[in-house]
Amino acid sequence: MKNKHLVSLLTLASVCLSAGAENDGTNLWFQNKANNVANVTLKTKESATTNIAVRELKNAWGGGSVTLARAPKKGMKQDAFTINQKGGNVTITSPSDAGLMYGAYHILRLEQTLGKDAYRDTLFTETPEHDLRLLNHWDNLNGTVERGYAGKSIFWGDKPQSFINTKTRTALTAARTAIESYARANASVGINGAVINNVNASPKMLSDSVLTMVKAYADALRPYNIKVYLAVNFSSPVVLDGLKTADPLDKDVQKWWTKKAKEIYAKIPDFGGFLVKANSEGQPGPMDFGRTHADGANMLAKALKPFGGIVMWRAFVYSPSDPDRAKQAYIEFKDLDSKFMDNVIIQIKNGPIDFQPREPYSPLFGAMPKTQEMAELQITQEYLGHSNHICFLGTMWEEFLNDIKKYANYTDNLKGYKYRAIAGVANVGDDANFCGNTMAQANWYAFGRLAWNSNLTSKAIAHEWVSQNIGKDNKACKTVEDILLMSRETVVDYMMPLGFHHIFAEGHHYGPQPWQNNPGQRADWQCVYYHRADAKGVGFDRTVKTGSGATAQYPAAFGNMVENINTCPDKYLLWFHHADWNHKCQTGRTLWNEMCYRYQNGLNGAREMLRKWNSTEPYIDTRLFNDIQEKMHIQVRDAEWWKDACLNYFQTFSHQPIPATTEPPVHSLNEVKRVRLGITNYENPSAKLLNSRR
Ligand code: BDP
Repeated sequence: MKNKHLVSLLTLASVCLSAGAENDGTNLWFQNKANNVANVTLKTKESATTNIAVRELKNAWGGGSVTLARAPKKGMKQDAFTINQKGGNVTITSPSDAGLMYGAYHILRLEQTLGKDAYRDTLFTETPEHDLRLLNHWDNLNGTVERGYAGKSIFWGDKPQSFINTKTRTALTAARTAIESYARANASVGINGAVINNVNASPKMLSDSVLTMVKAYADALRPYNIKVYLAVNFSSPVVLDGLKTADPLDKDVQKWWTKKAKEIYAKIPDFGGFLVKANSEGQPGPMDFGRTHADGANMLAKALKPFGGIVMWRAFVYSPSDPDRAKQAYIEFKDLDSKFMDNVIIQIKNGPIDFQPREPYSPLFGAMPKTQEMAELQITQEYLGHSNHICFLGTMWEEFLNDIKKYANYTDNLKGYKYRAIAGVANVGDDANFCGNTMAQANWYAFGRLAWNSNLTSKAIAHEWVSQNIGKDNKACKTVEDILLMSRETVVDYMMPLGFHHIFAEGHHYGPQPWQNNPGQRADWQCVYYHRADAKGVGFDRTVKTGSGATAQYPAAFGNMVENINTCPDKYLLWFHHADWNHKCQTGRTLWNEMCYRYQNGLNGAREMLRKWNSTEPYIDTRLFNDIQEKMHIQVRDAEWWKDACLNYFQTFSHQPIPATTEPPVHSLNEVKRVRLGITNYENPSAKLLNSRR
């Protein structure tokens, strides 16, 4: 049987294994244990990494004997592995210890997803599509996490002290245990790198004392084949060592970075490299000195190159080169194509604005054929209800990846790169369940799986995750899969259907605030800038014919489709068009009626998710059931709030009645304007709701 058959089987099989009795999420997707001890043979030199593979198999492998052997095959990638199963005996071969570990996790996943007899006599090779599969942690040195909704940082704040102090003790502190579990979770889905601090980086990250701590984390993560990277502040030489400038063409600045790179590699020989947010949202960068992004990135790349390090330079920039924010990153970067060194990768958010519930793909993908590009996805739900709303992102990323394959030549471009990379902004914190709720773990899981193989369907991934987490009742498993698969579209419908974007409450980005319009502030930080509602219609005209011309940044196949209001898919309608209130949507309804329909549909979807979840109660671990049920109640409440806020507000422009098929609002416009939805503090808006049940 070939691998592709296995993948399709994953979607069909509905074997669900038993979960623990008190699933509080601590065990992540490692809920199952074997009843018998597996017979594991290691035919290579023992290492910390092979020890992990052997230990995991002994703990959880349910059938037959397993042999692990190193086999250098020509052309086989380091992390790749071959599985050969004959008559119940499995042999895993790989050119590296890491590949053996990935192979071990892979057969465990297959067994737990398909059942141990479901794949006999197989021979297949698994090769990761991206070589660098990274998490980006937006963690600050003081222990807070920017846009984190799962508690405090697992790396910083008070963690370093207890982490280092326990090194020699047998009893592990929570800090060390958390890092171990975190590393194991990453390894099990193939994630092999972590940027362990915020892109809004403190220069102190590069101080000697912090680097000592970074080394401790690198040492702890190494057995799991995870490399550590740092986000760096472009002004570090000035702030840390009093240099007069951070100009990338200044010799002293260059020397400073070269010396710093040497220092880092002396401590951490396999250090991964730097991630940089420059000249964006107030962060310093090369443009402060009249230089380009390429000048800045190349200076750092040169310092790292002798050690094999890379620079991931973010394209999340929006200086006002054009009145349309959606066009700005493309304008700033496109002409720099071919100017970057070969160890620089441009890291681009999936959409042109900022991780909205739905965005078209960023036109920068595929627009720089002589430059290495990588996608940045957001796993943490900054714009998707934080850790209160259940929203499975596999479907969202599938849509995005399919589009860049179809329109931006993604698969072929990737083949030509020296570094094939992808990053996800992590949703991990020090909450017992790591992610603020157990269902949100599915997003961490999905990111890893897609980074390994972007051709996996969200359906297959949801099935895998559910099989490893939820109780043994098949119908309940199917129900939870359905919830996951409908969740993202549901959230889009109750928050921002039809191409609406950035009508979030300012600051925390949790609830709606489409009326937001603060005088004297940047236009593109106001919600009214994005929706442009007036008596005639609503939406941002980005057409070439009458609008900002953003459609011209796309290849013709996509650009022409969205330029024409009649061929533009409804899901992008208000992203690309200022459509009349009476514009006929593809469903046959007028725009206003379609809006009412969508918001109602979103609310109905949230209720349906809750109803489905309730039906699983007899089959699901009580703790898990209660935790998620509580979240879903909040989600339904919020969906209603979103619907009422948006329909009441936009009705003041459309002057049309809410159709009978839509429930009349229960909250008035005054009320939704007066009350900020469920939020008490900016850093961790869901804290109050979470704390209330602790
Ligand atoms: C936005 C976040 C902000 C981040 C920024 C970024 O609101 O907190 O710093 O993106 O990606 O989504 O740099």
